Amino acid sequence: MTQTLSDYTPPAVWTWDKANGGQFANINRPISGATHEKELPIGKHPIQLYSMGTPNGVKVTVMLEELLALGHAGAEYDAWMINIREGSQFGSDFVSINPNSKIPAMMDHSTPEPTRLFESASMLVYLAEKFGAFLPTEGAARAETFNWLFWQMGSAPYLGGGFGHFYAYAPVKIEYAINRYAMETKRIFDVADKRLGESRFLAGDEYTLADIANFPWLAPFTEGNIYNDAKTFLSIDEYRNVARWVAEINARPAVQRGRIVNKVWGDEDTQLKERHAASDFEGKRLVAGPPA
Ligand SMILES: N[C@@H](CCC(=O)N[C@@H](CS)C(=O)NCC(=O)O)C(=O)O
Repeated sequence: MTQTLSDYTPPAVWTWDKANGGQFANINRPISGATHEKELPIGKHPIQLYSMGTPNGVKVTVMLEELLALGHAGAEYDAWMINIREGSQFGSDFVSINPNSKIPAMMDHSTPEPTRLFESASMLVYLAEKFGAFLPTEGAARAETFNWLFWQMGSAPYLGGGFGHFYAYAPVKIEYAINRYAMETKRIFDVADKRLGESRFLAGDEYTLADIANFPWLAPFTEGNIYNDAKTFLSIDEYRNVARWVAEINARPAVQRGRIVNKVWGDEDTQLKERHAASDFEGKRLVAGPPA
């Protein structure tokens, strides 16, 4: 039976109800900017990452681990924890890197003046160009890589802020909202599944940053470790080509390493709260990653 629609009528002018409930009510605000003074640590490597092991954070740690695996020593990095559940994204130094107050944020100290980076796709493109890897240099292959990279950036809010929010986090289950975003999430999976039915990787025959960007969002759905039982609810097993692609990418050691950086949930031996050296992975169990 269809749920009764609410009797809420929006007022002429919206005002902020601080006590609206929901998992993130304590950190969400309708204004940007810092809430407190907070210096960020700077480690010894050129690349300083301030992040958390959610899907958007994992895109960048996978990229950095892949670059290191290729032998690019300049991609050595310190990954510091920004706990978004505690509001660390609103600290003054973090906001001066990312005025949008979302992880990941990154600084490159190897440039004449330190370079700030926010938005995960911006970081992936910056790193790909800096090291000449995971981004075809010309023509249709480059265009196709950008197509699937920016498709991911446009799709993620439907998966997370839309479906994940209303299905798993909202204080009330609103049938209309869950239906709308379940439909969109399944449509996104179908787009990826059809594409992966015609090519090995998203941009073609080559593993690129388009795969690195999409993997951390699609894999947790196929593995069944995101948004409660979303895998069953959305019949994710239907998407056989996505499952084949997830398995191939997840077999890469750099991906397995990247998935546990800045992860502070799950079994203790699968968490690496901060990463400062390759040796930090010693004794860790590299397994499938996290809920967002
Ligand atoms: N488009 C951004 C999205 C980043 C994003 O949404 N980050 C989330 C975690 S996955 C966050 O920091 N949320 C904290 C908040 O909204 O306050 C990117 O790809 O970098």
